[in-house]
Amino acid sequence: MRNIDVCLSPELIHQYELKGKIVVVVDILRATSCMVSGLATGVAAIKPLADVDICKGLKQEGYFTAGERNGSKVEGFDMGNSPFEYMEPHLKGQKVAVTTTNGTLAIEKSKTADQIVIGAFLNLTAVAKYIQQQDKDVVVVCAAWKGKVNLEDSLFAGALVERLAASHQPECDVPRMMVKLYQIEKNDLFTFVKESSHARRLNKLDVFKDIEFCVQEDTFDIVPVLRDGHLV
Ligand code: 3SL
Repeated sequence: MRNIDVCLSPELIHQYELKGKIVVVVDILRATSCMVSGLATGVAAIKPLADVDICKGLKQEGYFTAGERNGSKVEGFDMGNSPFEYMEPHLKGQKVAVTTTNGTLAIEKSKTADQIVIGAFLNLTAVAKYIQQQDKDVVVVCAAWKGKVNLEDSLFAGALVERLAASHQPECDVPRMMVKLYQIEKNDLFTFVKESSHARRLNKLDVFKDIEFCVQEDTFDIVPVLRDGHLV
């Protein structure tokens, strides 16, 4: 049996040993849902970056630039942070450089891990199967919101703990807590998540359909892995 642990916010990441482990980074609303959607529908590679200016500079190297700050598209970027933008046909075979408020920061902070993979409800079962093939301990790193724990990423952590019950035991109490939460709410994630603080924040930006899309389970059968700075 291997272990699974859950880091509910990048602010807590110093409490976790990531070396030798697989980290699953999750930002349901919306960064990792976007990454999964884009790569599943033909984007060739995604470069996650914490810094807006570095991301902007990659336009000159042929990347499409994507991302948000506080939910809104960054001025001068090609696209914002909606999964529907990532699934546009013109992105097939293209590279995207992305920076977001929390999601790409969580990736940056997880870099001591052996491997970083990208999780979302959209690829939940694919991630679980991938992990079962690796025989390694796992830490789910929730992107949260500016350091504050959020509902949707925590729920995903619970979902993954449940999917891995046969191969990975909870290391501390957080995975146990989150799996209970997921089990209570899993039959109608949308109703629960639409009341979350970030869903309310996003509603002001009129992206309700993004939320509906991002809470669907197993729409895609891919597992983005970070290799040489790119998710592929
Ligand atoms: O913080 C992030 O990484 C984003 O996913 C936030 S938003 O959903 O695009 O507002």
